[in-house]
Amino acid sequence: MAKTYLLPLYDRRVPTFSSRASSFLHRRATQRLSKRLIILILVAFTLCFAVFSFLPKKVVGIPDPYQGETLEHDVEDRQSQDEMKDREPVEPNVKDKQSQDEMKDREPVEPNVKDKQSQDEMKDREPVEPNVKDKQSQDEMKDRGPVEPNVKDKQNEDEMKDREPVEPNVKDKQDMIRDREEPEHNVEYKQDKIRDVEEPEFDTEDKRDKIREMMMHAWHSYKMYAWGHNELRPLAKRGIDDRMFGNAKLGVTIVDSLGTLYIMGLHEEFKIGQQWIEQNLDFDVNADVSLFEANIRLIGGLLSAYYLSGQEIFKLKVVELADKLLPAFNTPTGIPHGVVNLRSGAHYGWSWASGSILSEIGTLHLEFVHLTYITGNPVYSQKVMHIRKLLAKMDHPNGLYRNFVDPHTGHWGQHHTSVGGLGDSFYEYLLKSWLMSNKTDREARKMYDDAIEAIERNLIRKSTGGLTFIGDWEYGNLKRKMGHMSCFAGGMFAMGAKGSPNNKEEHYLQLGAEIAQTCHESYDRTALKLGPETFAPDLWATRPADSGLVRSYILRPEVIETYFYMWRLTHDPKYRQWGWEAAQAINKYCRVNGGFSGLTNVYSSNPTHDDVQQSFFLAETLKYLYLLFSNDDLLPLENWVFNTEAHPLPVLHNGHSLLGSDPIQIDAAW
Ligand code: DMJ
Repeated sequence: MAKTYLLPLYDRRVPTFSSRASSFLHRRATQRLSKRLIILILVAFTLCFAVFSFLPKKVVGIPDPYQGETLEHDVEDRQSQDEMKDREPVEPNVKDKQSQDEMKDREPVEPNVKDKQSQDEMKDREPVEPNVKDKQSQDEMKDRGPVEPNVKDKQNEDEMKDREPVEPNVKDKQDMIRDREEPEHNVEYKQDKIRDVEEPEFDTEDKRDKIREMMMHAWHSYKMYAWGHNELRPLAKRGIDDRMFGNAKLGVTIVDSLGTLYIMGLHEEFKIGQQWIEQNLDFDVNADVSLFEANIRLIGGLLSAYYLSGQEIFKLKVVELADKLLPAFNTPTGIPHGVVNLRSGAHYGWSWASGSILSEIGTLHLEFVHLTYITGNPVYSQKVMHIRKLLAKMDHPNGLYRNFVDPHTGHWGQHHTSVGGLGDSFYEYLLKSWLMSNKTDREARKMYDDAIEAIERNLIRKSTGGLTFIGDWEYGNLKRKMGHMSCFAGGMFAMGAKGSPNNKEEHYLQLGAEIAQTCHESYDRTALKLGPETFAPDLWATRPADSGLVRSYILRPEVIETYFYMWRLTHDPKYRQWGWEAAQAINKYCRVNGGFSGLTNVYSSNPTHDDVQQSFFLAETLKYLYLLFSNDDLLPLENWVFNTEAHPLPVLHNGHSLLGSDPIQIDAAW
């Protein structure tokens, strides 16, 4: 016998009135009755509606997506209303590349700076020696002062030239992965309900092969349709050179891809990229570029290619570009402007921003320290150390750094703090500066610890369903929604766990796992199994695709990046499983004949494409996926630090980097 179910009201079938089915009198009586009934219903409905409208939302039980504990005004939009108002039409496209149109006509992106080492520390330091094998004993290490970026590169030029390319050492022995049950939707998350389910073998070699094949599809498509341009439009099958790089043709995808090609063992392709750089990459162009984007993608990409392959051309090119970026620092405070002209050195800030952007001025440190390291020229590290000093000395109301700093006065701009766009990689680089200095840069560590403690206190909350998320702080109010870009913080918290003060190692590892969980949910709750640009966990049971949220997925890496770090730090197989789910979804929905494209709405089962293959897809998303399925000794975290564009840079082991007489041996992946 069929079971009867009580349907919820909105699903009930109301029988329709049929005049033919009854006598006239009966019909009249029924009609009279019906009229009264209808009037009664209308009156009752109006009364209910009036009462409902006058009650505060909380009483009615409607979660307010974006507003926080103290919020008084309605927010709506993803980026604060104020921010939006303040913007002038020109958007340098900083960190947040949100709307599709914005994305297509991108303007410069975001910087972030950092540096922090004090002059005294610098004085005490012994010169770091670049490129040498790290054979240094622990004691020696302890005795030394902080690592010194600006040391003479004593590396033997010939050694560098002769070096054979580092090969990604892949062999993975982690084969068994447990499958998980299908996550439940619209249900409060139950942590790790899945653990004991037995699963099929998880063949990591197959996974790597597939990711490498995806890389080849992206790279070949770019080669075929957009070679030399910055990025590819995979549907239009042509190149794009947008405003982030002053519309100049700088082969950004080539430079961004080098490290990924290298670690995947695609050395022929790497050489083709190298050849283009040798013969065509010209920085003497009249182009206004984003300091931040030029740094993370081009400086980071060239430095990393140099360290991985030892090819001198990358060193020549990176120094050429770095010198063209230096004029951006010529401001009254030394806090750089966001945009600089590569030929004239003219520089200015984003017209829409209330000052230089924290994530932009705070995301130069790793690269600039390495520039000093390979050239022996202290100027690069001095510039970033100076920024760090200024930021450290500023007032930090509630312990928070704000997203904007005026480069003329050195005062904070708008009272906004974010771990997503505009703030993110500033915090990331504090931690990574410490790691890259072989944990000797204690100033950076302290700034990181203090900032993270304040962020946890002010910006991190539980959703109504019990999921941990990071909101955006604006003038004392918290917007209860999270951006895809903030998802990188899961990996950051976990990476920073070791070395955190007050025995909080477990706590930060757990916090990282919780953010990873929330970000995984943001993927799992969509039709396409890819996460939106912004989401509000409070709304997941009712309005996950609310109109105040941005529904696109633009091939961003942050969630996969967090899976990668969580995997390396915990070896919990669920992170590989989640990474594989994301890889499959990307391959299924973002792959088109001419490459990979972002999606405009992850909640619609009919994917529509934004027609941009972002260079960070090749630099970051595919690299983190590949590393997720590789052994830990392919770019081990003790020896390498990834810049915010996932370009690996060696840890400076007090005078001895990884490079040296014995090149790093990475077995070819295949
Ligand atoms: C990348 O360019 C970098 O990861 C940056 O730090 C933030 N945004 C993009 C990817 O989403």
